[in-house]
Amino acid sequence: MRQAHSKFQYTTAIVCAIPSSLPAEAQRQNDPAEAVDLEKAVRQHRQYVRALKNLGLEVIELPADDNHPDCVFVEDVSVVCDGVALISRLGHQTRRGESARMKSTLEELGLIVEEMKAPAALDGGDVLFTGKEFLVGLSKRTNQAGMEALARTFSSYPVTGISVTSHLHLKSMMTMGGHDIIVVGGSSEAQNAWIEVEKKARFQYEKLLVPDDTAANCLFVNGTLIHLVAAEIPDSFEVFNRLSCPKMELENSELSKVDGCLTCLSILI
Ligand code: CIR
Repeated sequence: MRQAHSKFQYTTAIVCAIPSSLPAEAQRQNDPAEAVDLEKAVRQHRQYVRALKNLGLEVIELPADDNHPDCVFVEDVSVVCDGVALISRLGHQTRRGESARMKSTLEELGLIVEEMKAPAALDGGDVLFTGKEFLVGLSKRTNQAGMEALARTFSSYPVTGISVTSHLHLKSMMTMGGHDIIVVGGSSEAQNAWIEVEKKARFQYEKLLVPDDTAANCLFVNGTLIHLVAAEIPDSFEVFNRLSCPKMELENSELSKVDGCLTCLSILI
């Protein structure tokens, strides 16, 4: 594997194809939710993979695993930083079987692989790496022991817990939008989480406010900001339009119905 040399510069991505069991069986916050159009979801996922390839990444595509309806959301399964991968113990019982295959995939890539043990629980969607420190959502999926396990594995970085009350994950409300820039959603929950970040984080960041919380989940990859298309974030699109950095837009209407956002579809290395 080629090595990337700076934060947010990646050479490799791991993704997983969408299983046919997803529309009926994936976990979702709002039940019943709008039906997922599987074919459309697959098309949108292909575009996602193409975007990463266009940014110069080698994309490792794992086959869909029908026994694990949420397997496409690979971000939750492992946190990778500086050549070390922590296999998380996923917060939802039905997803724990996703870890074994990811462990061998990461080992084959030559990463140092560590594994989180009970009672720790953590979803990668709660882990916001700013390049300087980790902010970890304490949520329905991620507990204090999970955050402490992450802090032990990545001991050279500060690790700070942020309360996540109604959203699935911390990154359902905020993600990196550039070096030292955090894109934050406009809901009161997202704003409260941001206030906590401002109080507790060891470093300072610029806030880029977007009205829609779904817009706050972006991917900052190799200098390009990937965000959702205007149709999915009508009130926030203009905010991205005003940025001068290279940008790409992607559709994610289908997987968002089962709480999947852009970051959760890849592990970036
Ligand atoms: C779940 O509830 O676990 C999946 N349906 C969605 C996971 C989304 N993951 C993420 O945003 N990191």
